[in-house]
Amino acid sequence: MSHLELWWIKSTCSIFLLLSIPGVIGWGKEGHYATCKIAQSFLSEEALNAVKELLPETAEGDLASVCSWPDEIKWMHKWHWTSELHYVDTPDFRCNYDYCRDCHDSSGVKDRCVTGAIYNYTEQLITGYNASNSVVKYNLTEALMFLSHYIGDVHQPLHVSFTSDEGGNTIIVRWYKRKTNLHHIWDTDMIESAMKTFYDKDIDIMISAIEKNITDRWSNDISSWVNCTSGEEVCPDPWASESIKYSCNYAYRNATPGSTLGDEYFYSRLPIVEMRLAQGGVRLAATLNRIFDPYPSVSQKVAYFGKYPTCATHYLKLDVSQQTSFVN
Ligand SMILES: *[C@@H]1O[C@H](CO)[C@@H](O)[C@H](O)[C@H]1NC(C)=O
Ligand SMILES: *[C@@H]1O[C@H](CO)[C@@H](O)[C@H](O)[C@H]1NC(C)=O
Ligand SMILES: *[C@@H]1O[C@H](CO)[C@@H](O)[C@H](O)[C@H]1NC(C)=O
Ligand SMILES: *[C@@H]1O[C@H](CO)[C@@H](O)[C@H](O)[C@H]1NC(C)=O
Ligand SMILES: CC(=O)N[C@H]1CO[C@H](CO)[C@@H](O)[C@@H]1O
Repeated sequence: MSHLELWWIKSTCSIFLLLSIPGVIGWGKEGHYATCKIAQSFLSEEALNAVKELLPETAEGDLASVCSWPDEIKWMHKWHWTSELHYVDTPDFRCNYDYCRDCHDSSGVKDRCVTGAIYNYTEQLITGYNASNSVVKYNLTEALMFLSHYIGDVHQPLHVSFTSDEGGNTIIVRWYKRKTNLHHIWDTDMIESAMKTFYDKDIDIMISAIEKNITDRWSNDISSWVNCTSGEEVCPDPWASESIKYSCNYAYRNATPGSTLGDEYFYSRLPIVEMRLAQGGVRLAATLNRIFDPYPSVSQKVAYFGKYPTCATHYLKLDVSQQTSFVN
């Protein structure tokens, strides 16, 4: 190996170390890995084939291995605009979410938030997959990785929460003895504590336990988890509304700045974390199954898309009408 290669490996490793410093990231690495692992186990044959075709080669057919990619790139100049697509801020203490009111970035650009991004990348996959190259405007490998990541994020309650505390990022608390912030507790600390306490520090054992509950305990709930009211491929708005409710009823509750959160908080909130990982996984699978299902046809799928929040449809409609080959 040449010096140059060694240098490259070293600097790449240190970049990755830097990138793994906790900050304003979605579910941590483990949470995203879990969501995507669960999703992959519920994919239809059609969807699994499509996903494998779209994944980068380095993923070796494993969606979970690239599920944190949007967190790794968002610091880069080229991708910096995507860093606001991981969450949606709602007005303080209102405990509700409204796409038209809330989905914009910090400079007010509409549709730039986690739910807007879920619509965007779903639409790209529906219209682009199987289309001829001249019609495909976007990189569908990236669309798949973004969609998989953001469906995870919208299920992390504090990714749909108050504006002034930045989703709990500015609420400094202790997690047992260690100083951290509330957002980080929900992204990472609770999952890590659960792994240590119950799952032999092994995320795969935790995932199996969640999957077992999906097939046993929650089996009667699955149909209500995955349905979208009008048969749309994806419905991130009700998912975001659930998250802000969990933020108010569980995440913020008793977590005042300066407090120490320990057993009582952990044992009462962990079931929410586990259920949100399960729902994120099952809904990601359902979404991909619908996107890659050859029936209904692409034009019928695109027609469903027109039913999305009226304020959101302006760019979706524009996008679709430009792709004349899909409008009949
Ligand atoms: C949709 O995704 C494309 C490709 O990443 C991006 O260029 C575009 O700005 C996105 N639109 C919104 C509203 O996020
Ligand atoms: C699509 O995106 C992936 C990930 O960024 C990249 O590795 C690949 O080269 C891109 N493909 C094209 C055709 O640009
Ligand atoms: C699975 O469900 C049981 C209750 O039936 C619960 O005690 C356990 O914590 C759940 N585990 C996970 C990983 O969801
Ligand atoms: C895409 O094309 C393949 C090969 O023709 C076909 O098997 C598959 O069903 C198509 N998928 C969609 C979503 O149309
Ligand atoms: C997201 C969504 O529309 N969920 C609905 C699925 O179906 C159940 C039962 O019919 C409804 O209660 C949910 O609102």
